[in-house]
Amino acid sequence: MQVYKSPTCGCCKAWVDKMKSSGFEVRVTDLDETALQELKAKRGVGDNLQSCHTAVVNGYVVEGHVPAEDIHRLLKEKPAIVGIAAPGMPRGSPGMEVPGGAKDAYQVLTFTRAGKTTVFARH
Ligand SMILES: [Cu+2]
Repeated sequence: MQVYKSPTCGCCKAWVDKMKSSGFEVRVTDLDETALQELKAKRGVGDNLQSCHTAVVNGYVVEGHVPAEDIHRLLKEKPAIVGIAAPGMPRGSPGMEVPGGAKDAYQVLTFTRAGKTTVFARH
């Protein structure tokens, strides 16, 4: 897995650590905000899908704080999509744990080149 992130974002680093402990081999590249936005645009990550970091794994884009279980499922099912995204920064998602354990309900969405989204998982 290749992860692109801002050098200053702590929650991205926390997510990377989760991926490592879930068995992914992770390479991290720090990008400035402009380069990161360009990468998201190039990879088809629309404004409505964006989070802080963007990962690429086996050709799929994984945007934001997506749980490892969803990525394992994605790689197993191999759907014809560009990738999956957990838009924004939901509290309680991997890497976004908060003191006291508060948790937002959030969805992981699939997306296509044409910008079509469907719900992949609910958390
Ligand atoms: Cu982050």
